[in-house]
Amino acid sequence: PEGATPTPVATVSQYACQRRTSTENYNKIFTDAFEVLAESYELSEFEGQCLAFRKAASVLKCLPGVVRCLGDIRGLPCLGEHTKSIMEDILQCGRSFEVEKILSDERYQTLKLFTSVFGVGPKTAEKWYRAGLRSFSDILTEPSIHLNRMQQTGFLHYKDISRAVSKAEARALGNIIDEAVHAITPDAVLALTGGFRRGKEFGHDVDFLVTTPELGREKSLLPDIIDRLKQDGILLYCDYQASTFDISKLPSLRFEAMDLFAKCFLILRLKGSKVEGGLNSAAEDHRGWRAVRVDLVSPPMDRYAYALLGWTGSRQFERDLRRFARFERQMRLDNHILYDKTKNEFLAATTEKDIFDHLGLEYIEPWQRNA
Ligand code: DCP
Ligand code: MG
Repeated sequence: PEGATPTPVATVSQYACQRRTSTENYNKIFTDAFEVLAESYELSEFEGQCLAFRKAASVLKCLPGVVRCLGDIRGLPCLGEHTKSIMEDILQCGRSFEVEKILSDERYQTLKLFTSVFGVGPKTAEKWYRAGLRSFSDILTEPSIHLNRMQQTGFLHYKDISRAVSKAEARALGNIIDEAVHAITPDAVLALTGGFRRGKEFGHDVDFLVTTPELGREKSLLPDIIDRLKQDGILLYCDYQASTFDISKLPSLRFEAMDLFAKCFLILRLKGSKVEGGLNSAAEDHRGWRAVRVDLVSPPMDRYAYALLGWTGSRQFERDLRRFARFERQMRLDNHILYDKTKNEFLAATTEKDIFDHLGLEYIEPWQRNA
């Protein structure tokens, strides 16, 4: 027979929820480049191109080894001409000129800098950029600029908050929250979510879900936790949003960017001494404490599985779960519900596995959701 038989490639799904993606990324050199392009498109509000690069990065993250030539990615979904040309540059020269051009672009650099402040989104960053501001001192010395409380806190704790949170620090915070929650309600349910539930070593914050077995009892939970953290002298910032979730108003199947559960975005003062194994040395300084971002979300118990699945991430995994539900199953999934549009009914779930089952998906463990 002439020619070589093409190596059979196990098919990789276009949906992240049908792939297993650990925290091990063998193709960081490509995915970092794609992330720069995605961010740049995001800042210019080219949503399509932004998502295309995020999808491409996500596909590369599930590969079991390094891509050494374009042949290695033959047959993979979500990799178009543009992504391939970037990869070709990196394979040939070790870098991409298009990415380097973005990285040295003043607008990109400035918007990245400004949005790295807690409380500063792309719109505010753009406004400041257009006003000719280029640095933090430009902002802080410009008399016409009024910073809201969130942004003031963001600048105040900038160094701490922009430094990654370690697993040991996440564990220490987990203990603090656990103690506060159980002092208030002994039978409360507390779960770590976000990147640390997926097994990541570092994160930008620590995310928790907290609720009570008894429906309705969770309503006073977050305010009580907040009071306690305040009394303990470790609450540096708190933005509490009461629940606007109303099950009797379902089905309201319009798109929600965020969920409607009670939640609070906190900055806590974490002391760095009593942690098992000690904190990493970079996290310790002369003060003996650091500021850390913590998110608490409090769904009613009957919404627990949907909220846990929604807050565990990754963002790409969540996007693709919803996309899969919609386009492959005619269902609607969000942090509150799973709704079958063909049968016109809500599908009940008490565990994440129930939701995967309803969707006809193989169960993917949290640490395999790093898409
Ligand atoms: N989430 C989401 N869409 C958003 C915000 C959050 O789907 N707009 C979900 C998925 C995230 C999870 O909530 O994984 C937690 O949000 P984080 O921003 O804290 O993301 P991670 O915890 O995954 O990453 P990091 O390590 O940066 O905290
Ligand atoms: Mg997080």
